[in-house]
Amino acid sequence: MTRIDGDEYRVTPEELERFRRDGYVHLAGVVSAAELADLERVYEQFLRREIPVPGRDFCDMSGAGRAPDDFALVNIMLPRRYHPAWMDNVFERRARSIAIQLQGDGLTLDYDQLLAKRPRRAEAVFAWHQDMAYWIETEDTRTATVWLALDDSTLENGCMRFVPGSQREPRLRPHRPILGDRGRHHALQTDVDPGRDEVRPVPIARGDVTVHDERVIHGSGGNHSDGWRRAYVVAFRAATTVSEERRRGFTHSHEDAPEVLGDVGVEGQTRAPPPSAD
Ligand SMILES: O=C(O)CCC(=O)C(=O)O
Repeated sequence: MTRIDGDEYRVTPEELERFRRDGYVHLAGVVSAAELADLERVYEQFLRREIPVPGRDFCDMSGAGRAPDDFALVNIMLPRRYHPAWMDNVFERRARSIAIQLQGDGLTLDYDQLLAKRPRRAEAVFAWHQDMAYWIETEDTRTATVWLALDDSTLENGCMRFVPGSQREPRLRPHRPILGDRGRHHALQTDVDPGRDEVRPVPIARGDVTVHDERVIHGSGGNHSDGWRRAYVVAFRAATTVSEERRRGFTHSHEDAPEVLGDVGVEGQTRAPPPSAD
């Protein structure tokens, strides 16, 4: 089957079923080698800081890095805000078609993000979390977060790992800031019990994506390889939710005012899911 037709990527019924069952799905061959080369040029400009990204929108999500040149897990928030020429690029367009097939109509791009693990950095760990724990409450929580591998993403370099089915738990698990204080560091973590929770690492090839929803528990391990592990993420959410977020001053920038975050990510936060549409 030809998967790609211009801006469209065709998701099979089996893949849709897996997304619903597991909270995530792996889709192969979403962006071609030639298309990746164009994206990669800009990506590298971001990593070399030739495209300026202010304040905490250039940070280390592992909490381990001391200075930008030393960041273990480089996180660049909202690259399309800082490089508007990237808006509507081929990855965004194809990711949009995937998001609509997985989560239905009425979605719009909410935010984008680059996540690059420096070579040989065991501490480049993205802590276990549910994305909803980072976000303000809104009525329609539907989300498709499309995570594109710019390098083969492997067990060795810290590929994504998921707790399949955890999106169906009745409440979010409690989250806490990784460095104890949200003012000090943005990242949150929750607990995964390897004895009780199934942990499924998902190695994928360059040009493939994983797509996950807003409630599945996920994270990633350190980079033990000699190369970078680079990912480009775009998240699509309900247009009504995105309007509500912006109205309340929530833009997914780490520079958003602390009061906008309200009770997001505080210890013991265990919001229930919205009522099922079924
Ligand atoms: O890139 C990673 O390791 C984690 C990404 C992630 O948590 C996300 O895209 O929601």
